[in-house]
Amino acid sequence: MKCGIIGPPVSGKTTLFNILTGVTETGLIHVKRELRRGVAKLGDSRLEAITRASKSARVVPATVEYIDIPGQSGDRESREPYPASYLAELHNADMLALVVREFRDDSIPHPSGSIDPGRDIADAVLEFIINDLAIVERRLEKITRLHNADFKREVKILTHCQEMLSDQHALREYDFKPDEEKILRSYSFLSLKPLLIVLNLGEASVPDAGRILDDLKQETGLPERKTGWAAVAAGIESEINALEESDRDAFLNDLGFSLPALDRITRATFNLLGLVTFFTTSEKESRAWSIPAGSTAVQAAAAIHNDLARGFIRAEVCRWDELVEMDGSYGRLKETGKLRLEGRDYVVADGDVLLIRFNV
Ligand SMILES: Nc1nc2c(ncn2[C@@H]2O[C@H](COP(=O)(O)OP(=O)(O)OP(=O)(O)O)[C@@H](O)[C@H]2O)c(=O)[nH]1
Ligand SMILES: [Mg+2]
Repeated sequence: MKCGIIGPPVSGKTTLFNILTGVTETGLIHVKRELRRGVAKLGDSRLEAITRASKSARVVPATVEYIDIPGQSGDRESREPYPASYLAELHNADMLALVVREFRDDSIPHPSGSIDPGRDIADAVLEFIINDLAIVERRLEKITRLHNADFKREVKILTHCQEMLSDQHALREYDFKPDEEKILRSYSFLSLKPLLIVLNLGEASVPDAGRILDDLKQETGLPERKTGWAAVAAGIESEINALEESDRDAFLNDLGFSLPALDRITRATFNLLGLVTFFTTSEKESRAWSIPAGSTAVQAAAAIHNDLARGFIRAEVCRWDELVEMDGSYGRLKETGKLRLEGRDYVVADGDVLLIRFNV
């Protein structure tokens, strides 16, 4: 899973990236102006319990890859906050996290001259629409000229996209059919990607985070489809992150958040993308996997390795807490009737532990 972090200059993108990917040496960070990639390891207390029960030698958490693209603050004269070279970096992202700024700090002026997260969101959303429209029109021009029957379907669907985009509607607003999605996927349209809006709050605003987000939803009028919302206070949260782990909770609670930023962003991401987690476990390794809700056992197998899907025989399934209760013993799970044998069409539930039997 890849997530592109975007937003206007000095909105706190890199600060958030550092929190999510666990970089804590704050002094170094802002000097670097190149694109950065990093991996967030998703904490999961269920995985920890499974690992202990199975006495696994290794634990592998689920991960999200984040791409942090520097804002264009060095290039403000061009008045082009999202140049094509910047947007091109986002094309292979599965989702976008748009970081907009609510915090006020006169020593860090906003390039647009004022703090206005609603405006920043509208600007970015429009920018993606314009970018997609240009792609659609270039492609339409090309394939319409070819008079080739194979392109009929594509012309039809791209014409539909062109109409939506021309009316300033993001493509994510429309419920495309799976086969249409498949055609559209190759274009990697930005306005089709799930969008998580991350509001970067000043410290004093955290207790009001819920209300401020609600107001912003109202103001921007963004449709709910494929759109999620989260609040952080990146500046202070990155300082909290640099503390000893045992001290962090108290500071976070004082600030007004009950969970660390990584957990909040992860939850918002799973909700937005409709993901669930399943586990695999052995003495060698316990591991968490994230897959789309509604995935079947054979699709879960494919997430692990194609061979497992190809030679799929059955899945042996239990709940994570049942496995922990039995101290990781499959023998006892079987004896107590807690181990289920499921076929390829079994719909995997969040928290399932899967053992895939296969033969290739
Ligand atoms: N007061 C305050 N300052 C913040 C907060 N988040 C980030 N900053 C500061 O704002 C400045 C810009 O933060 P970055 O994280 O580098 O912002 P960015 O969006 O990555 O900036 P560019 O990559 O240049 O576009 C830094 O000096 C941060 O320390 C915040 O929540 N509150
Ligand atoms: Mg940055």
